[in-house]
Amino acid sequence: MTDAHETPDPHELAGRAAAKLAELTGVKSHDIALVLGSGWLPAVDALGEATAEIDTTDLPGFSAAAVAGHSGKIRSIRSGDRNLLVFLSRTHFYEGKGVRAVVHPIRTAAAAGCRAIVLTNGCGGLRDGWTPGQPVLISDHINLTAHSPVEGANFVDLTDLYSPRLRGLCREVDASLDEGIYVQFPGPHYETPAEINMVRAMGGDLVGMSTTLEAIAAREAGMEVLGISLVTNLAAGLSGQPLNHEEVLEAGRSAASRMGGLLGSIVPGI
Ligand code: 8IG
Repeated sequence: MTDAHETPDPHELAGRAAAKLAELTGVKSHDIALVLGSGWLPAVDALGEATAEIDTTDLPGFSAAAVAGHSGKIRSIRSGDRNLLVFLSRTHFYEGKGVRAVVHPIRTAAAAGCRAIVLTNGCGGLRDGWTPGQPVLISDHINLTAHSPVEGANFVDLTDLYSPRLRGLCREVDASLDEGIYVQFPGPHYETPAEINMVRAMGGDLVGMSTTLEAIAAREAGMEVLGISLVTNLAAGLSGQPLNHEEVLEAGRSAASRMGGLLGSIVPGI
């Protein structure tokens, strides 16, 4: 930066965050990033021992976490011969901090050396037969935020955004995994039943408030992307019950060992 009063370039800011991350964790370069969504925290212990844990706010460009069940921490985990960079929380679009803040962890991970990223989330499920606690691979997405993390005339290709290779790897580990199309709403309110009917009509299977902007930023940065949703509730109007955040946390607890096992098994192949 030449002028201290200028808004920092987001890629330059991510570079500074990555340098600080290397300093604080003592790990020069990371290989694979993981972003944990609602309900995924209990699964992370299966990945291996943390070699370092830092507060996101110790790094340039990060702000404090805002959601119960999310913690504003970053863990460095040694898993086999890989260094994993695990974000235990994310910044959501609905926090109103802007898209740059939403994708700053992704750009930091890329600047820290990560060539692949696993984006997880908790979401509502639309398909008959899906039940809370079920992981589903994201095959594609529909971004209803009307925003992009890409700045300037950079026409990033999103064909096969969610890596067929990594999805295949997951299905080798667990052949029963379904795939679905993830639809990101801005939130923070859940959908109306009428909006869920719209999602069905447009071909969506999963509804949530995260992931698509991060996946686009990851692709822009040249990373291979794997997206896994944990269906924590049936989408609005499908269960006859109102939606609440406690069922999200409970779905995570009940599915933790399956998801932890899945994450642990795929890391060597990524
Ligand atoms: I967890 O049903 C979770 N997050 N938009 N809709 C949306 N986001 C969610 C939902 C849901 N469940």
